[in-house]
Amino acid sequence: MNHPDPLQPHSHEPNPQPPSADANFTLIAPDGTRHTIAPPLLRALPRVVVPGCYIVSTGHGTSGPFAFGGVRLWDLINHFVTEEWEQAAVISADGFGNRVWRAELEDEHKRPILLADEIDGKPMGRDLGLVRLIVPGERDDALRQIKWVGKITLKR
Ligand SMILES: Nc1nc2c(c(=O)[nH]1)N[C@H]1C(S)=C(S)[C@@H](COP(=O)(O)O)O[C@H]1N2
Ligand SMILES: [Mo]
Repeated sequence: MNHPDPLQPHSHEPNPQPPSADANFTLIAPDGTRHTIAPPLLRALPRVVVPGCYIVSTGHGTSGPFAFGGVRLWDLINHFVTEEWEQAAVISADGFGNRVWRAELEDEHKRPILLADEIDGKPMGRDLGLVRLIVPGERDDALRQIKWVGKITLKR
């Protein structure tokens, strides 16, 4: 289902159904410049693996621990954007969204927020959320674990 404003609080809809087969997404810089990012590009950037991640859902219980592999959101943004920005709106192709703050990504003491394309050492399929935002340590019923990222919009 599509939410009118994906960044407003919304109900838990653990949509199991990929909205499309296309795993490309768009990064939009604060000046409006658009960068299309296809999964092979993620494999060419510096990689991380974050073990011990849980998808905590009130609806259907907790799954994990998983080791998610991919690219730090911080590294992806810095690869394309040099302008100042403060927040990143991460919106899925099915209209689910979450806001990530620059300060969260800068914090080196936290496990990194990443764009995952691997799960437990295997390529992540579209069925499992490719490309999926993973916020390690999030316990708010998986509201930040955005599957099928479609658009990341940076704002000052
Ligand atoms: N794109 C997208 N991501 C989403 C959702 C969704 O409906 N669409 N639901 C969220 C919620 S509320 C839950 S509980 C989890 C479910 O994740 P799972 O399918 O890995 O169990 O995905 C989160 N990410
Ligand atoms: Mo959820």
